[in-house]
Amino acid sequence: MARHFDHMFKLLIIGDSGVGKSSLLIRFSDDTFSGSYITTIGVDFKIRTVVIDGLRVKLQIWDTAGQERFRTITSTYYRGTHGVIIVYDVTNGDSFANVRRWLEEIQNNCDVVNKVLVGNKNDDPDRKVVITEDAQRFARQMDIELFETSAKDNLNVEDMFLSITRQVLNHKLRTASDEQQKDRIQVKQSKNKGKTNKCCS
Ligand SMILES: Nc1nc2c(ncn2[C@@H]2O[C@H](COP(=O)(O)OP(=O)(O)OP(=O)(O)O)[C@@H](O)[C@H]2O)c(=O)[nH]1
Ligand SMILES: [Mg+2]
Repeated sequence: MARHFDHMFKLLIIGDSGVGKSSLLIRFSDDTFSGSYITTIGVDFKIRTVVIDGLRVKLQIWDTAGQERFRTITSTYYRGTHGVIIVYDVTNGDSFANVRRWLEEIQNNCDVVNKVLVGNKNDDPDRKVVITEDAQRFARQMDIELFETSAKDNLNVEDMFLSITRQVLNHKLRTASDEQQKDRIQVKQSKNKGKTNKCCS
């Protein structure tokens, strides 16, 4: 039986318009795909629970609008975000070039460290213009894990979402154990302090 983890993680999907952000989310949450394009206006979110290493984690995944004119009050999207998924389209070079801009936006809006870079629409070799090696090099430079996915063919989508979740989870567990360690050190110090004081007085 999976143990309940008492945190809900908020993930945010960002990237240029049309790269497949909504399609990735719908593939992950409902396991469906539609070839027709309905641009996202504002934001939308879906919930899915996953189990990682026996821990049940509830994910609240926010899908943002890529189109500039629908991107109002951006900073509120970022509030409380644990992990960010930055998506480009492997058949669209501009969307890859713009990843730098999206990374800057993250930096300006939150101090989230958990990120993944996603090259979506990786299902037609004839249309692919962003080659894996270039994307991999860039991802390494930026210290981000890269996933090439296809929401259409259901390639790597689950792995990508699980990877960012694991990253957030590990970060949380590390922070929690650091806090515990700090508490322990403080208790020890205050105990020692008492002793020292007694000694010295
Ligand atoms: N071939 C292919 N097409 C895809 C894939 N993912 C999405 N698409 C198509 O690309 C178009 C845009 O997809 P969306 O998911 O709406 O893109 P978006 O990033 O949410 O766009 P905005 O909401 O405008 O920011 C749609 O026609 C999708 O069917 C994929 O993996 N492969
Ligand atoms: Mg969308």
